[in-house]
Amino acid sequence: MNAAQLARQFWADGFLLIEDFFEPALMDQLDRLILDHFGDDPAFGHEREFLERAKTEVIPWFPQRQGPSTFDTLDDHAGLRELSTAILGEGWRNDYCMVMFSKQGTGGQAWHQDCSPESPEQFNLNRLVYSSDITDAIGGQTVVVPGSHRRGLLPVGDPLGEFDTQRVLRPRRGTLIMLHGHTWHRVLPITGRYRFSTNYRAASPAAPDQLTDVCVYRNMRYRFSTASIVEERQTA
Ligand SMILES: O=C(O)CCC(=O)C(=O)O
Ligand SMILES: [Fe+2]
Repeated sequence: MNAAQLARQFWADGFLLIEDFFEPALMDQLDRLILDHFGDDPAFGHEREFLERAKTEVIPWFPQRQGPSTFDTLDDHAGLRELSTAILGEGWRNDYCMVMFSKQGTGGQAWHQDCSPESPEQFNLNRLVYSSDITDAIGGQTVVVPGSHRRGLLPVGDPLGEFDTQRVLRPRRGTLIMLHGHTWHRVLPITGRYRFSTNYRAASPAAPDQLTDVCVYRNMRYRFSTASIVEERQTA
């Protein structure tokens, strides 16, 4: 791995996709733990208002809150740490690990920025681990707008509309996606079976705590800790 070159690519595009980054056996272990946790038909955890307004149908799980497990091995993954340091510089920190599960027939995630883009130095880094293939038959592909981490605020508009320059990513088992929190991104509807990703969120040295508490959508800003809309966004 040439971490310096990959970091340059990350900073040019606002994201990075690397296939076969993680060992298959480790991915199979993670996959099993996640499926055992969610079972066949998990209930939504978010408020109804969020699910409807954010057009985002995910069930989050923070596995490390339940004690030591295989999830911890990824925190110490040498390649992941090296690449994180190349991108963020010394002094970055682990934020939290979150699995996001979406059931069959649900809408995925609308366009968003994980945190407000007003300050370019203050951002989260999503380190997304895919423990099974995301194919066109399943849906749930991750979509990004390359370079949008430098374009400021996600424009007001259709939460599910298309951008001319959007790129559809199809991660497979063992793929790592590094995604800047200001990059405009979404997840397509899940047409086949469930889909999920495991996100080892990290924060830039300048990022304050709780940075990702407020998420930017095309129609609102939403604060998760209070489950409330903190700004309605609409075209004049
Ligand atoms: O699951 C994905 O592919 C993207 C998830 C996402 O938007 C995030 O973790 O912030
Ligand atoms: Fe996101």
